[in-house]
Amino acid sequence: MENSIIKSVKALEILDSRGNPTVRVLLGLEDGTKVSASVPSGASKGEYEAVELRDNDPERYNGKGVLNAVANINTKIAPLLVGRDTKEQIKIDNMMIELDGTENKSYLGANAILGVSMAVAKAAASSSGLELYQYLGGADVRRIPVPCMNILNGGEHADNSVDFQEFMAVPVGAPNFHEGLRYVAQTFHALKKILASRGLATSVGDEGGFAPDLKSNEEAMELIIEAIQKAGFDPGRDIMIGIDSAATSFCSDKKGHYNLKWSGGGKKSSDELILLAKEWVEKYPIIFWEDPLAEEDWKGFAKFTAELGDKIEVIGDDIFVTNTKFISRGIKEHTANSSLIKLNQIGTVTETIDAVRMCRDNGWRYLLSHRSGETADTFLADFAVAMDGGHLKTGSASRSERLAKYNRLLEIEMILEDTAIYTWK
Ligand code: 2PG
Ligand code: MG
Repeated sequence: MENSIIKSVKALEILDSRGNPTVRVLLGLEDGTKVSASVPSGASKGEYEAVELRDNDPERYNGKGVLNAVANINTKIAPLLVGRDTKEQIKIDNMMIELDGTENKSYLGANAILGVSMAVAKAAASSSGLELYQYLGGADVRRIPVPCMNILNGGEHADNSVDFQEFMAVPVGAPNFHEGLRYVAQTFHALKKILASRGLATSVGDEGGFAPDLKSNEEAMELIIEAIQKAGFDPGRDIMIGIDSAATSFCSDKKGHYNLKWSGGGKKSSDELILLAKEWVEKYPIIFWEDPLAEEDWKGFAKFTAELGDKIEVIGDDIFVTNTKFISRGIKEHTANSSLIKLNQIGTVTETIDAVRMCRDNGWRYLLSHRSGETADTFLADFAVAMDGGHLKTGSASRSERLAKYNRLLEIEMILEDTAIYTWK
C-alpha cells in the first residue's frame, strides 16, 4: 500500500489572531505522518470571495462560530477522503469542490475545504520527506519573496483616522531576504520612535503595523519616508513603498463614489482618487498600489492602470478574489497588471495555483498575501516560495502570527544557502 494514504481527517474550532473562531484540520496518514493546517480569515473581504461558513448563532462568538464547517469536515469530507492518496492534490481538491456543488463553496464552506486542502499538501510533503515549498514548487524552486512589510495600518484594520488600509515598506535594494527583513524591521522600529516623539499612538492594528491618528493619509507617507531615513536607508533605492487602499471599504456606492470617512477627507470620485495617486507616484517612491479603487469599479481600475500601469504594479484584490473568472476578465480589459493571491478567497490549493498560473502566463505579476485574521500556521511562507512570486505581504514586525511566516522564510533561506534568489524583478 502507498504510504501517503489518508488514515484520518479531524477538524476543530480554534481562535485566530483576532480571537475569532477558525478551522484547524488534523490529518493523519497510514505511514504515521501527522500534520495540522489552520485557516486564515479576512476583514475587508471581496463580495465574490468563496464563502467562509459561520454558524450565525448569536449565543456563540457573536455568530462567528465555525462548528458547522468543522462538522462538515468530520462528517462529510473525512469519509470521502479516508483511503485516498495525498499526492493526488488536484483530484482531492476537485472531489471536495464536487461534493460542495455550489459556485462559491457555500455548502461545505471554503474554510472547511481549504483547511483540508492545505493539510493534504502538508501531509504529502512530509510523507515524501520534502519541505513543503519543495513539494509544491519542484526541484528548482529557490526564490525567496521580497517581504512587503505593513508598518502602518488604517481602514478596517485599525480604529484610527487613516483611510488607506496598509502602507508597506518594500526592501527592493537589499541583497538577500534576511537583509531585506532587517531593513524593514528597522524601519518599523524607527517609525515607532518617530511616532512616540510626536505624542502619536504606537499601538498596532490587526496586522501589527502602527495605527496612529493622523491629520491626513499623506502624513502616513511622510512619516514612512522619515522612518526609512532614520533607520539609515535610502527611500527609493533601498526601500520603496507599497499601498493597499482597500478602496472597497470606503466606496459609498457601486458607481465609483468614495468617501474618505476615517480621515474626514470627504467625498471623492474615482477620477479624483486617480489624480491623487498620480501626484503621490510623482512625489513618493511607490512601487505598487493594491485596490486603489473598489471591487465594482472596473472602469476606474482600468483608467488607473492606463495612467499608472507603466510606472507601478497595479494590484487587484477584492476585484479579482483569486478567481480565474475575474482575473481573466481583468487581463482582457487591462484592469490591472497584477493580482493579489489569497488561498482562502478561492478555497483550495489547486485553484490558487491556477490563479497564479494565469497571471504568470499572461505576463502579470502576483502578490502572495496573508489575511488580517491569521494563525501561527506558516503554510503561506512555503507557498510563496513554491509559487516563485517574488513578493509577499504578511504583516508587520510585530504579532507572532505575522512573524511566524517571516521566520519560516528565514529558515527556508538557510536551507537553500547560497542557491537562494532574492530579486524584485
Ligand atoms: C487585504 C487583506 C490582507 P483582509 O485587504 O489585502 O492584508 O486584508 O484579510 O482583511 O481582507
Ligand atoms: Mg487588499
